[in-house]
Amino acid sequence: MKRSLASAAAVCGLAAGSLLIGTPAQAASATCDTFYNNTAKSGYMYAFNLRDCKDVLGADAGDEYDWGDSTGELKGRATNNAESVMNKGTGSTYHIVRFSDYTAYNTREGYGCLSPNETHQGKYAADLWDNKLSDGGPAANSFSSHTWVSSCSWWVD
Ligand SMILES: [Ca+2]
Ligand SMILES: [Ca+2]
Repeated sequence: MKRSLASAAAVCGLAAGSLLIGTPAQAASATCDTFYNNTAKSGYMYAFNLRDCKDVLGADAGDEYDWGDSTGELKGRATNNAESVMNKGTGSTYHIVRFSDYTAYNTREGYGCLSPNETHQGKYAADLWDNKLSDGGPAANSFSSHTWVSSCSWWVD
């Protein structure tokens, strides 16, 4: 009897493992979906202090040179604090938000982009702890500037 239970547990474990392997990188977030549909303004990007689009750090329809200074749409505590981000951009050309680890849209210190639609699993990144930046550094609690761009080669999701 004991052996049968152990076997059953092993089978269950295997099934769960297989399921995880088949799951897309971006887990859908009901909280982010609700925010996107009911709260987020068209044409804006959002940064959130916590995962699952909770605790807005700022929203911006334009670029933000420094998330840690005292001016602009993202400032103060916003820098090095975003754990989820959203792109509800509507621009036809500059529709991608590129987030940089460093200020001034600097890409040498690492960056990550978010598309405004499901291309590259975009719209939002519900958990930046799942992502790395272009230089291999962590994406969570790293961003300090952002700019709207027309193309990108490294994505967060
Ligand atoms: Ca600022
Ligand atoms: Ca945070």
